[in-house]
Amino acid sequence: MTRTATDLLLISPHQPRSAEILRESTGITQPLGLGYIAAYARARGLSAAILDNDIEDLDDEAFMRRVRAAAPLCAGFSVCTSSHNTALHLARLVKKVDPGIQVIFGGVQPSTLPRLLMKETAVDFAVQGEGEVTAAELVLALKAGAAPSSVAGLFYKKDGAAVFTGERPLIEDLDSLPFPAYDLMPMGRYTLPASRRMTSAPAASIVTSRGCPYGCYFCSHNGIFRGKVRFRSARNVLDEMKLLVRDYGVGEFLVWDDSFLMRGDRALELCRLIKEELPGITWSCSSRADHMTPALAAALRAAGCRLVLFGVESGSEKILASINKGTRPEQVRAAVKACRENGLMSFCSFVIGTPDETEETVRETRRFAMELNPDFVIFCIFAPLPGSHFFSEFVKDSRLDPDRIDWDSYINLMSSRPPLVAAGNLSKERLTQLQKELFRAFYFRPSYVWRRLKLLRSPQQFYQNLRGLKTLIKLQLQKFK
Ligand code: B12
Ligand code: SF4
Repeated sequence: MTRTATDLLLISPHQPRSAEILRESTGITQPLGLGYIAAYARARGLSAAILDNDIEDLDDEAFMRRVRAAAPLCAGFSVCTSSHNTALHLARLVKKVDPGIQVIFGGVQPSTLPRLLMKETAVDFAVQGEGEVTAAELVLALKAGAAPSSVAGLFYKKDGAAVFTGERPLIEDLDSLPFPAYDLMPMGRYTLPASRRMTSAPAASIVTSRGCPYGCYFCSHNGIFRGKVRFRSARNVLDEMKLLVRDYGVGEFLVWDDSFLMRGDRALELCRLIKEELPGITWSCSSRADHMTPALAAALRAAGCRLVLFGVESGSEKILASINKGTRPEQVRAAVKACRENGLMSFCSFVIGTPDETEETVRETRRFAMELNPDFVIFCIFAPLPGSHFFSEFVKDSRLDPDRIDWDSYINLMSSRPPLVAAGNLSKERLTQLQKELFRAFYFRPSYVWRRLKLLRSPQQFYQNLRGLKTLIKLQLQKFK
C-alpha cells in the first residue's frame, strides 16, 4: 500500500453497545485529548485527521474503507477503560486493512495497564500519560526510520516483550499548547449531557486545567496527569472560548476540569474576562465542594455560569473517610447553599457500593441527597477503575484479574451489564435495586416535579426535562441481558 495521505489518523472508538442508554444521557462531546494531539502534531509539521466513531458509528466495512482512504502511517486510539474492547476491535480492523499501519494506544487504559494492552498483536505502542509530545515525536521517529526507543513516555515491543522508554515529563506551560484541532471534528454533531444542557445554542466542551492533587480511592484521574495540577491562564481560556464562538457559533460551554474552582483567583479572573468580552454566553463547571465560596458563586453567576457539579459521593462520614474524599458533609451543604443563594443550579454526584458500604450508609446518602435538595443528582455504582487505589487493592487481593475483566461492565450507569463487583456488604442485585430506588426517591417527589415545572421558561427546557424523564423511566425498567 502506498501511503501518501495522513501521518496520524486519530480514532475515538464508539461506546460499547451495552451503553446505548448512557449515550442518550451523556451525549457525545468533543474528544479533546485527540484534538490536542492532532493540533500539536500539525504544529510539528505532521498531517493529522480525526475519525470520531462515537459520532459516526461506522460498521466494520465502512470503518475499514475510511482507514483505507486515509492511508495513515499511524493510527492512534484514545482508550478509556470502558472502550477497551471496542478500541481493540477497531485496531484489529486497522491491521486487516494494512498490517504495516502502526497502531498507537493512548488515554487512561494504556496509561494504567500498558503491559496488558501490549500483549495484543494489534497494538504496537502504548503511550503513557499526556500524549501531545510523545505522539508527535513517535510519528516523527517512525517517519525518519528511527528507533522508538529514543522517544520517552511509551511502551513498544522488542523480541515479543514490552519495553518502557521512561517517564515523560508533564507539560509545564499549558498555554504553550495549540488549541484542540476543532476543524478536524464534526463540530455540528456534538451534544452535551442532557442534564448539563441549558440552551439550544451549539455547545462545546473545554478543559482549563490538568491534574488533581487529591487522592480519592475510587478515582483513576492521576493515571494520566499524575498529582501535579497545571492551570491555563484565564486569558488563554478566554481566547479559546472566543474562537469557538466566532468559528462555530458556540453559545454554551461545559468546563470539564476536575475542580474548576481549585484556584479561586484564576476563576474570578476568567469570570471577569467573560463578563467583559463574551457577555451572553452560558456555561457550567465542576468543582470540589470545599473549593466553592459565596463570592465565587456570585462571580460565576454574573459571568453566565448556570450550574456547578459537585462530586459529593456519600452522605456518610464513615464512607467519606473510607474513600479518602477529604470533604465533609457541612462543606457540601455550604456549597449547595452558596449556589442556591446566588441563582446557580447545583448537581450532586454520588457513588454507592464502595468497599465499606452498608444498607445504613446508603440510607445516610439518601437522607443527605434529600436534605441538600440540589437541582440534579446522579447515583453511580462503584466500579474499581484502573489507575485508582481501589483497583490496585482488588488486584492485590486477587478479587480482580485484569486478564479476565469484562471491560464493557465499566459503564455501569444505565448499561445492560450488571455492576462489575459487589465490593461492600451489598450484592450486585441489591446495589442495582438501591440505585433505582435512590433515583426514584429523589426525582419522583411531587415537590421536585413541581419545582421543575415552575422553572420552565421555554419549549427547549420542556423537551430537555422530558428527555430526562425518559432516561429515568428507562433506568427504572432496565433489565440485565
Ligand atoms: C469529558 C469526559 C467524559 C465524556 C467523554 C468525552 C469525550 N468524547 O472524550 C463523557 C461524559 C461521555 C464521559 C463518560 C465516561 N467517563 Co469520562 N471523563 C471525562 C473527563 C471529565 C474529561 C476528559 C478530557 O477531555 N480530558 C482532557 C484531555 C486533554 O485529556 P485526555 O482525554 O485524558 O487526553 C490526554 C491523554 O489521556 C492522552 N491521550 C488520550 N487519547 C490518546 C490517544 C493517543 C493515540 C495518545 C498517544 C494519547 C492519548 O493524551 C491526551 C492529551 O494529553 C475525564 C476526567 C479528566 N479530567 O480527564 C473523565 C474520565 C476520562 N472519565 C472517566 C469515566 C469513568 C467515564 C465513564 C466510564 C463514566 C461511567 N461510569 O459511565 C464514562 C465512559 C464513557 C466511554 N466513552 O466509555 C474516568 C476514566 C476512567 C478510566 N479508567 O477509563 C475519568 C478519568 C474520570 C475520573 N476522574 O475517573 N467522560
Ligand atoms: S474524585 Fe475529583 S477530587 Fe478526588 S482525586 Fe478524582 S478528580 Fe481529584
